[in-house]
Amino acid sequence: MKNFKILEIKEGIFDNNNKEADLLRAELKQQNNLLINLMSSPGSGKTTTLVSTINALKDEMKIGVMEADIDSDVDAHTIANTGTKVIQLHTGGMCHLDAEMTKQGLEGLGSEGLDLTILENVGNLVCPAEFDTGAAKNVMILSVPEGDDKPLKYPLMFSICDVLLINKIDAMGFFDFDLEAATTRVKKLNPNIKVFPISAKTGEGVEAWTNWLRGAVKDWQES
Ligand SMILES: Nc1nc2c(ncn2[C@@H]2O[C@H](COP(=O)(O)OP(=O)(O)O)[C@@H](O)[C@H]2O)c(=O)[nH]1
Ligand SMILES: [Mg+2]
Repeated sequence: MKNFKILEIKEGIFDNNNKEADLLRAELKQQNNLLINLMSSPGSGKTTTLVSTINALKDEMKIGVMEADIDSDVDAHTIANTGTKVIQLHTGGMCHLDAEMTKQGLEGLGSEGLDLTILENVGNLVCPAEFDTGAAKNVMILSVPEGDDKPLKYPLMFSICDVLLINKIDAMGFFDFDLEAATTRVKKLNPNIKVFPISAKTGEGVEAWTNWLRGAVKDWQES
């Protein structure tokens, strides 16, 4: 039996998504709920990173997850197995979420009382970068097998993120990924971005990332 809902979300009818996103952010601030928009290409490790993040933080804060996908509910099953509140959102073919779709997701999830909500956005390095979801922070994952040249190819995505997780560092020996070159390229586009090399699979580096996230929740709730 499924212990999560599946919700078909509809694209916003508003012509000013940025305004809707600002309104949603203000509402979430009132509720002390930090919303993270997690983006990456398919397969770079969003769901695996979510599981290790949840396991590190679930005993100290209330966490909710929104899994967005064009179709399927495999990711929501994985998250539900951690015991975390989760909803699967279907985007009706859309390759991104706007603020209105995110709001529908939060209502479907029942986000009252949560300290941290993470949206796993649709796997794609292009469209999600163009739409403000209303999240307080944008986080992206670049995985080692994708190559260190991706900041050159998808500059907008790297420019709008507060955090870059470089995942699958356990596989570094099999690829010619240059961590220093990737970091230099990203910092040139976005000098303030925080970069955390991690392996969601072995747990290496995950503590530095979850420490950052714990601090972000505290800042959001206390400022
Ligand atoms: N070697 C290795 N594999 C990983 C790591 N993180 C995720 N994977 C694998 O990469 C594949 C895609 O991961 P998933 O979390 O589903 O990616 P998503 O599509 O971005 O949500 C799965 O086979 C994971 O087991 C990692 O840190 N190291
Ligand atoms: Mg996933």
